[in-house]
Amino acid sequence: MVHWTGDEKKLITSLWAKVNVAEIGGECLAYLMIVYPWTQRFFGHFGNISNAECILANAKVKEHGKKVLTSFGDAIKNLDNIKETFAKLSVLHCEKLHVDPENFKLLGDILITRLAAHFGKEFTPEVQAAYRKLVGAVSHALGRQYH
Ligand code: HEG
Repeated sequence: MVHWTGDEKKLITSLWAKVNVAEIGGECLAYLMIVYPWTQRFFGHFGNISNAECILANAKVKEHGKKVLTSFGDAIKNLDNIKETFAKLSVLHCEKLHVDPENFKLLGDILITRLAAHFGKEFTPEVQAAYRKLVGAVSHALGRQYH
């Protein structure tokens, strides 16, 4: 189990309270698909994703990005219980969606870059360290049910 200091918990939750989940969620998924184009293969049924502009404007991408980041927020509500929180989603991503777990790490990296862009100086190295630890834990939890 990941251990969190009181400071880390405070840094994570106080930044998250200011995150616009719809906006940053949509951006994260769109950026993932643009920066790592092979991830587009999972979203072929989302309509027009033929170039960066279309991906950024795509309503389904925005909607799903919001869903993913809302779900990511469940990790923040359950920092001491991340594995169990994502147990079912791990099975879904493995058995039904066949998403390679490497992609969870890529999405985590993208989230860090978007938080840095939105929060600037407020995204201090200490906050970034806590968030890197968090995206690592979420990625590990989502990859746990793979076999
Ligand atoms: Mg996944 C569905 C969460 C990364 C591809 N993802 C979902 C759903 C949630 C979720 C909550 C809806 C589940 C349901 O309908 O019951 N995803 C989630 C998290 C993270 C993540 C928390 C990482 C932080 N997902 C992820 C990545 C990919 C991916 C990296 C692929 C590159 N997810 C994926 C696909 C679906 C979901 C293809 C089904 C989309 C659909 O057709 O509606």
